[in-house]
Amino acid sequence: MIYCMSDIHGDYEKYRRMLEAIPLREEDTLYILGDVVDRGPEPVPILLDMMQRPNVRPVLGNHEYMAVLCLRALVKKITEETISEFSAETVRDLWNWQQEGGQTTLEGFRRLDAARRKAVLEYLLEFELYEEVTVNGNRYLLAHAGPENFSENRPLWDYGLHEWIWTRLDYTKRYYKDRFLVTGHTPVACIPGNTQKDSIFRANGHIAIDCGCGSGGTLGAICLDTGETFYVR
Ligand SMILES: [Mn+2]
Repeated sequence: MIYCMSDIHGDYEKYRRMLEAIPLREEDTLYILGDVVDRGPEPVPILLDMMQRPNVRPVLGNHEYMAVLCLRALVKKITEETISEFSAETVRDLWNWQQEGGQTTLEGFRRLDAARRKAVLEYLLEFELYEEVTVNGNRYLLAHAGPENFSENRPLWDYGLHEWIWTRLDYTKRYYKDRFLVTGHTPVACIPGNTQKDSIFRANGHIAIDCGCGSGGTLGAICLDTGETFYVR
């Protein structure tokens, strides 16, 4: 079975309960479509758990991108004497990240020993920009937010990193004739015209799975084989 979830945002407790609800077997694959980190209290324990599971396939979110930028700079500087050596660009990245809820990720990271810090950073660098799967003859494109500057004939490899992780898709519009788009990033409550505020949104070739966990709301997941949905509220 193929499962998707997204935008866990540091809620380790909901993540753990979701893995009991599904439940994930060895032969299943769980795609996690980004924004594992930031905001909630325990993002790093989620990453450490994901790293132990070969059948969890992570896709990059904008929050992982911000975290990687900053954590790399911090790890590099940790042996040097003064923070004043940060470039203006790094200071701006750090400021932006902290505004977006990066504090809990930073704190969790600081509690790790050097070897685990290195392992977590390397793991974050492995996150894919998108994934394609075919289930029961249906094609699915999985991404955190994208694709931006969309054209149906544009090959997927042509989209750059920023075109996958920040986009606000138009959920009233069908993008591909021949595949479904599975995305997080935009909470379902923010989809115009959607009346289901904390359930997975399925319409117009979209499956939008961010049910609001990032603001203390529901964590949702979907099984692509059966269409069954799972919720931890
Ligand atoms: Mn996002």
